[in-house]
Amino acid sequence: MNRTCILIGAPVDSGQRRPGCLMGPAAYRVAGLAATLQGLGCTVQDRGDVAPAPVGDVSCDNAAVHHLSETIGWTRALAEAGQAAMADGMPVFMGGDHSLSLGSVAGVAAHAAAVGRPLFVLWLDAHSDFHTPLTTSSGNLHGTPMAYIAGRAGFDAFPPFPATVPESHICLFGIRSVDPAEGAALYDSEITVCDMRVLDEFGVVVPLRRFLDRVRAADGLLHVSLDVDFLDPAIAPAVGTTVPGGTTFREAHLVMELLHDSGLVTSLDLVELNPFLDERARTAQLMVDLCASLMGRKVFDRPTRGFV
Ligand code: HAR
Ligand code: MN
Ligand code: MN
Ligand code: MN
Repeated sequence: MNRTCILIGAPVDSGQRRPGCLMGPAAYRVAGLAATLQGLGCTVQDRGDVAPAPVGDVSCDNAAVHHLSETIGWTRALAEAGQAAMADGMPVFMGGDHSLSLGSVAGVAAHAAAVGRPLFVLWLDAHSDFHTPLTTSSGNLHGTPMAYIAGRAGFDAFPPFPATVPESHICLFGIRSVDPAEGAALYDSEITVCDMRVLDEFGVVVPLRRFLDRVRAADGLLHVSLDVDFLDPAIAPAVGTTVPGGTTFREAHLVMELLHDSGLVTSLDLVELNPFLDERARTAQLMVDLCASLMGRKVFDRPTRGFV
């Protein structure tokens, strides 16, 4: 595939309490992400690791929230790096915990607004990450980016989100862990929720195609946020927040293959990999292989379909 992929290291560890996600970008580099994408015909630029912008002391009304200013610093820096990268190719944010998406999607949204195209977001995750800093009881800000992107109130300490993504442009896919406050807010929203029950019943193909049809009809940009815990913990143990009942190896690859065929994906987050929890790098390798499927790796190419 002839595309320019821009790797952006986001060693963010401030959005949760278990150290290790900061080793994610190094693990993706060691696992050969750049060479894998080059092997598929992509031009790859690795821009190195981003550092958080300096932010003074800030506070919020919820005492449970921790590492607030550090997370705001990451949000600023990653939004800037993301917006710049969108002008040059397809940014691939190598995380880092999921709080990095506060910044990555902000940068992508700023770019979308500047070029006058609607932005859509596909959230591949066990969690809805729909808390605000005021509703989270864990205080872990990796549980909040979806609310920031959708324009929920409660993010006063953060930079204003550049262009709120309409709820009808958001699809949560694979979720199976939603806190009561998130569930109540989601219930009142227009966000498309393809939880694991939906995927069990209909498979991944039909719900995903439906969402992709909407992106295509609107000539939208599509940001994909891939959380390691989207995958079943049996195949992807290197994550701090395992939830049983996740997607299988083939379901996850099929999602990536359909995304590739759609030609719609314009930016990607790889989040929540904690290499310290991995087993012989199998999770890091699986994430790299999923990226390969997204960028066009196939078993073999053929001129016609083998199934009629
Ligand atoms: N909802 C829980 C909380 O807010 C768990 C959030 C976990 N989020 C991630 N990313 N691991 O999806 O604490
Ligand atoms: Mn810390
Ligand atoms: Mn997440
Ligand atoms: Mn998750």
